[in-house]
Amino acid sequence: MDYGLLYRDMLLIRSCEERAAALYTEGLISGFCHLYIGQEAVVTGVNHVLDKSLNSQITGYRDHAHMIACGVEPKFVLAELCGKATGASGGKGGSMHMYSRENNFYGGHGIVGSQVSIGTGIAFAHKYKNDGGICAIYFGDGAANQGQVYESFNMASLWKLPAMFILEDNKYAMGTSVTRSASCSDIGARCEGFGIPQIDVDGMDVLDVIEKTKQGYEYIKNGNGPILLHMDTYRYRGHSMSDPCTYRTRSEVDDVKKNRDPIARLAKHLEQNIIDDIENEVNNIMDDAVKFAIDSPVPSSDELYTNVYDC
Ligand SMILES: Cc1ncc(C[n+]2csc(CCOP(=O)(O)OP(=O)(O)O)c2C)c(N)n1
Ligand SMILES: [Mg+2]
Repeated sequence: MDYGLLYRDMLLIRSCEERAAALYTEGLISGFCHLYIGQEAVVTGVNHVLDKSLNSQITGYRDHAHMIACGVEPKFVLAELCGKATGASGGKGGSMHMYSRENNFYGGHGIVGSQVSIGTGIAFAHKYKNDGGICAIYFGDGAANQGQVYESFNMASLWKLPAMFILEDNKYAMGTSVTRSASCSDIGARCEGFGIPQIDVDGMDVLDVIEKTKQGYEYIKNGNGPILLHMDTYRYRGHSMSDPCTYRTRSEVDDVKKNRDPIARLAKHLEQNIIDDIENEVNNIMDDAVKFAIDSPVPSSDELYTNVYDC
């Protein structure tokens, strides 16, 4: 296992999110901006296992990390956030609508839960085309209360679709905690009513994510149909940039940062000189990315009429 590479990948995601927060504060990013800080082990671990040329992925609006994890350079993420023509979606998608067709990443969706249905459709396409791929479908604990998620579970299980449902249970949906919104404490267990097994994962430990993702992948590849990976994870920042986080205590957040932080936990496996080298490399990448985003032009006015439906 290349711990250095895993450390680098998680640090790159966190640094990009921290730079995004700074650009937002400077007024260079506007609109919605949902940061992934704290959850880095999930997407890093999953992408360490799945071959992007074969398999596809889809998520909701908290998608910057998924872009980077699937292979997109952070500069295209930051440029998109700044609304620049060089951004991943030409500066017209913003935080919630980033895609990378070449890496089989299908976005970036603002309608909570919709990615589960779309992802199930992509899993159907993999099976229909018999191309050997699976679809990794990320969704949150809040999305888990949407009806279309269960319609998707039913079809995916009935048709034995190659779908890896990845529940990123970060305990909150905007300001509502799971304990206030879910009728049963184990929200992942709902999949079992559809004949879909659940695997519990420490989503703050990239090594556990890798091990459990491999198990889930094997299960799907053996033709058993879908599986659900229940990631126990946590977001450090507010839901979006405008969230003052009054619904949880500072000590709750500090406790997770101190005892479960995915980057600090992996650092224990690395020599300090390796960590220093990686930090320098990531800092340089992010300095260049910020410069690229700031210096890039905004889209031309002609772009108002491209990539839109003409009804
Ligand atoms: C259908 C729909 N209902 C409500 C919203 C408003 N909304 C945006 S994010 C969100 C919370 C979702 O939480 P969760 O699924 O846990 O994801 P997280 O933000 O924790 O990553 C809600 C209710 C929406 N975008 N779409
Ligand atoms: Mg949540």
